[in-house]
Amino acid sequence: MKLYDTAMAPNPQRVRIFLAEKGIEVPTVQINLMKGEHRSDDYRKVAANMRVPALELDDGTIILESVAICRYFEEIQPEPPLFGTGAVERAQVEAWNRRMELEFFMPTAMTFRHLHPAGAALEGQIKEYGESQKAIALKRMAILDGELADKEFIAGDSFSIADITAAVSIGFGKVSKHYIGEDQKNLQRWYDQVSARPSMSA
Ligand SMILES: N[C@@H](CCC(=O)N[C@@H](CS)C(=O)NCC(=O)O)C(=O)O
Repeated sequence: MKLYDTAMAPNPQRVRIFLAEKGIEVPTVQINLMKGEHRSDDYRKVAANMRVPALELDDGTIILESVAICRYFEEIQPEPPLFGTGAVERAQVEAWNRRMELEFFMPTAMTFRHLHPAGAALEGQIKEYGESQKAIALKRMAILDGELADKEFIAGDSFSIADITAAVSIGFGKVSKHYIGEDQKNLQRWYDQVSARPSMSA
């Protein structure tokens, strides 16, 4: 088994954190996005989407998409559960992770891709679009601050993949200058707690 990974990229980081939480070690192959290695003929044979991460199983099966890769590991090693337990909690984790991806992770990534000089290696940059995405991400952080007033983690009482997606968005947002506001005490409390987990340095 091997994980096609890029050390600096947020989607592979989600998978690395997930694996660290599970205590699973997988050999990695580093793909340099800045040099365009993900567009090479060799990598396209692995990942038709030309994105990282990609997981290659020992029988040659390829699994694309960060959350699908995480789900695979959840299935083969259920403990600790990171997609929730029981019907209701699993549904809540699914909903929150999806919301964090679409409402927070994506605008954060788009801010980087359209405004940061390094994003030019990946995107035909449109400054106005980047600015609009940055405003959306910042607004989402303000909303999240309110949502975290009466719960410990993003999806409720337990740490889950939704926390990983949101925490990586905040961490990556620092590159795009998405700082937690001084008045966002709930968000800061949650981020301090979650980012202190050993897995977060993965
Ligand atoms: N939906 C995919 C997104 C993967 C993705 O966009 N990865 C970025 C790095 S974080 C990438 O490979 N970018 C290369 C590019 O945009 O050309 C997933 O969750 O795995």
